[in-house]
Amino acid sequence: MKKIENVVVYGDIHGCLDEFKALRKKLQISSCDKEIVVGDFLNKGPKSLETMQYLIKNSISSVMGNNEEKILSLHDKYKKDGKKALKKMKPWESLIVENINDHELEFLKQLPYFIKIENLTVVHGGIPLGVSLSDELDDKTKKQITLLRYYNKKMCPITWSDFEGRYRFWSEIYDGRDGFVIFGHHPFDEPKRDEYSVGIDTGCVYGEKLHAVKFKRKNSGKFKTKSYKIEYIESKKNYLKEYTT
Ligand SMILES: [Mn+2]
Repeated sequence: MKKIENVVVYGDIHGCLDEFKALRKKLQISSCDKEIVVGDFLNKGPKSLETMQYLIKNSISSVMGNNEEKILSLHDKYKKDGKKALKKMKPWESLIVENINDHELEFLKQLPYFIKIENLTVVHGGIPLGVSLSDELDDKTKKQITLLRYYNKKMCPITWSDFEGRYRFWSEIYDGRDGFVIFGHHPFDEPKRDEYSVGIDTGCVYGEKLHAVKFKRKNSGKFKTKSYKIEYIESKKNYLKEYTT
């Protein structure tokens, strides 16, 4: 295997496999590139299982996203309650749950909550205040890592339901203790660039864009984080709209 010269990280794919393939082509991916996905590569969009198969086939890594976790928990319900459980799911969820095979389930179960390479760290949502990443994360911290967006005035992470109370986005006060972080989960119009992080979910499944960032390795072995390449593909359409209209 060739030495890793670049790390390429992709935003939330949500089954938008055509856009993902086009983005890899645009980046002229080679065997010197280590490719990582920020999680949420499935659900909501058109080609969830095909995207997962494609990641496995091309040895592309991913961290765990809240949508991978959701599919695992829905699959548990399906195993327990059978067809009855399917009726309570969104149409795009039941399609995955009914058709996923054991090999794919194993792939989902083994996804890590973070991937660190030298001075780069990939997570799905963010790194909460007071948390430093280690291999022994409790379940509550794992959940926070996949779901983190904003803090309220008391600097507690907020959920979607109390979104009105949002005060600061987590990455604006992140101090770099776990290196330079690349994350997804919260869709921005353009990549959100802060001193020690970049957020690259730009809502491909909602008809917006799929982004990637590419980091070059320095002679020291670490990756350049002051300057990095940003590339994107326009989404073909708002895929979720197909289900709601
Ligand atoms: Mn997410």
